[in-house]
Amino acid sequence: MSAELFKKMAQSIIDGDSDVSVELANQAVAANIDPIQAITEGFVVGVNTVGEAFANGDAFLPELVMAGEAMKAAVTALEPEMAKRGTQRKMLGKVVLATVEGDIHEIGKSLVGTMLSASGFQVFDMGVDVATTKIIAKVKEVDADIVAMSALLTTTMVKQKEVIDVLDKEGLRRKVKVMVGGAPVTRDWVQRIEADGYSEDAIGAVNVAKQLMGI
Ligand code: B1M
Repeated sequence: MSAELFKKMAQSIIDGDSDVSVELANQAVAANIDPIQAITEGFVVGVNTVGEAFANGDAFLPELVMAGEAMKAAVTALEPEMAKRGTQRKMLGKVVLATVEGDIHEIGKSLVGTMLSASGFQVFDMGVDVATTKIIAKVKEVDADIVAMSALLTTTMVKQKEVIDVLDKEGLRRKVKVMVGGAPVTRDWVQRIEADGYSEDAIGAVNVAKQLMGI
């Protein structure tokens, strides 16, 4: 039953059909399917298929854009359910979240934000393509505990390091923990830039954030 639904979810992303992806997301909620499972076993399978086809030259930018839109619409439809399932009520810490400068990929970043909020963190989601100076200003403004940065391009990963360097220069590095993620981010990169935490996915990101807060 769910397997069939997950297949349709993947196909809706491959087709770039937002109406269908939202309808399937709503069906999953009605059937009491875990929204994270719907995302990882359904929609993400589709977006990865399109991503691979794009990398191999078998799909073009408009297909990538439409797949992204359909994926975003589905995740947005699932967000209230994800928030509802988060049980923790105590505020665990303040997180400034952004996709780094030059990078407009937002789906994974937003998913991480939703999961952190649902788990009890106060999340200041600055959106995508956020300049280092703006991230630093927000950290100071809200007295953040954690800076969480997403990068989906090998060319923008360097901005994660830039933010760490500026935090260091401004004397904030000891006070503010840094966690990074995004498809091209590896453990080797995390060590090189001396970030405090890394996770491959949104669920793992919550565990990492809790560890960084000593919870
Ligand atoms: Co782009 N794109 N894209 N794209 N795109 C990739 C990333 C790419 C791998 C595709 C490919 O070639 N196979 C490739 C990057 C190659 C590289 O540098 N290594 C690529 C490219 C090249 C580009 C453009 C340059 C294409 C062009 O214009 N010629 C362009 C760049 C624009 C820019 O940013 N300046 C571009 C544009 C786009 C769209 C706008 C069309 C669209 C994004 C739409 C949107 O976000 N609103 C898009 C999409 C959809 C993709 C793919 C297909 C899917 C990304 C996605 O949403 N995945 C992607 C290929 C792929 O990854 N399979 C691709 C689903 C999402 C749930 O996963 O974002 O990985 P992800 O997030 C995960 C984890 O990574 C992790 O948790 C999330 C949930 O599990 N995570 C964190 C993420 N952030 C985290 C932070 C954390 C912890 C965990 O802590 C802080």
